[in-house]
Amino acid sequence: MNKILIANRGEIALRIMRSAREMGIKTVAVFSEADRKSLHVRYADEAICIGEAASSASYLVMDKIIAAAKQTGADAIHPGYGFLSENAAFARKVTQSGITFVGPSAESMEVMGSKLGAKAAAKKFDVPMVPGTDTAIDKIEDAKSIADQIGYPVLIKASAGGGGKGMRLVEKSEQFAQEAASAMSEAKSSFGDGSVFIEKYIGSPRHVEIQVMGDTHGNMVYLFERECSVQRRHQKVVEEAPSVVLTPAVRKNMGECAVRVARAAGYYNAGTVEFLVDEQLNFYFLEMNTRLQVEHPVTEMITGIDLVKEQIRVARGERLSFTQDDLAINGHSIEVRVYAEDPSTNFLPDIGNLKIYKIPQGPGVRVDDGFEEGMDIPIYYDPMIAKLIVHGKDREEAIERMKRAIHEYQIAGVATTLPFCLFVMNHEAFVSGRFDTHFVGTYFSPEKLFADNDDEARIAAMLSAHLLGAETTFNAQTALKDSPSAWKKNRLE
Ligand code: MV4
Repeated sequence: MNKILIANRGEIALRIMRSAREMGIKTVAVFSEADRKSLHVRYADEAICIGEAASSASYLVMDKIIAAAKQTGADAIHPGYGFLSENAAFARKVTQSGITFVGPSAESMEVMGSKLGAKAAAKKFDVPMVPGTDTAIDKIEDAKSIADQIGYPVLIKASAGGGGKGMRLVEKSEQFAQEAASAMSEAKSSFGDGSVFIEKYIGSPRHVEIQVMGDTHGNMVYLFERECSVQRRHQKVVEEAPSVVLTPAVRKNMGECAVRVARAAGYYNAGTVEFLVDEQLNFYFLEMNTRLQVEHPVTEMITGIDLVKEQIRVARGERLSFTQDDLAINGHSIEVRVYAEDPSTNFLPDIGNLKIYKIPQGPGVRVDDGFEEGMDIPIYYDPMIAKLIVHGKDREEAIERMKRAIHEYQIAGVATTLPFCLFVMNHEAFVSGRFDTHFVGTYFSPEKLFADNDDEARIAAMLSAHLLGAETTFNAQTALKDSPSAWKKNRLE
């Protein structure tokens, strides 16, 4: 492998290029008109424009990407996450064009792309599953009698869904038939596949996922878990490794289950097996993600493994560079996602110009981003500015380090989710580890961001607005948007 094309943009494109560069592999960026000045374009050895700003005209157009690879002589394509990363047709086209796809086989993606297909594959290998139907519901009356046996509440899920899309909670037997019918028609219209299945509803679950990695020689290992329970509308906000709740025995058991799920799909390369964990530490297989995930850095921090390098080695046909016994958890890592969204307006995107952008530094801090001061955040894509990742000797140090890093992070010009991330780091439920997927809904409201430091926020907002030559009228949004952090106020004093 001499030259790799990264079929993505932003922080993940840069992340992949960094590993390629360390391995002596040349890189090719592709970019849309909106990304002409992006860092990933400048970082790459070569860059090719593949179309208009809209993803549907650029980052999602398979033929343009493959043509760019041919034009530049790239012999491999890494898809990153999002866009075409879990598209089996793309993986197949790449391979059929004689180019190495850095990821699993198209067949594995197809199996795991269907939730029912994934469950069917996993079931044969002794992987615990939430009680429910393991085939698509076609007769509502039959499904209702199964739901009645399981006991309510139950969840109706779309097989082609994911990330919470197409889920229905049914509280009572009387509501089942109607909800099932509407879930099926919604699944049909949203995903083009009307199959749905039912599961017992787990009321207070944690979302724990296992990173797996396999090669094409039959080796498969797990790189422990990531706890991702702090989510907002199925969007992860905080991820950490390891999970505070897992015991070594449960960790090993889950890890080995994840490896069996992956083997069931003939899997190779990096993948993630998602589980729900209940209050008694029972765990249940949910689905498998067949890509490198946004939150992969926390796994890298605790294992010392460069997952992208390993993906490239596996794609070159090499054996994994480590065995299960080589792997151990070192310390604790937390990641927060920094979005250009305003926590005081229910997280409306607040795209615009990064008037001030200074990243935190110092021991145990890693920032994966794709922006520089003065850049505009384009409206066309996901509004994530950066991932802020810390590593500490234990969870307590990691939390203190994250608070310190958030304090150092200076962003002005757009509102960000940093104040919200700080709220999480300071929250008793997060600090104690007693939280589940309901954390945000249960504890967060925008007023919480101002509860303790209203005066400080007001002063900081007015001073920074003054610095930026903006209007000095105070409102909550200005406070979040134009006050990078309290340090600036202190400096002025
Ligand atoms: C569940 C569940 C409770 N019980 N399944 C949401 C996304 C999809 N991957 C699965 N999801 C859930 N499935 C049963 N049987 C609760 C959720 C869920 C959830 C899961 C992980 C992280 C955040 C969540 C937020 C709401 C619901």
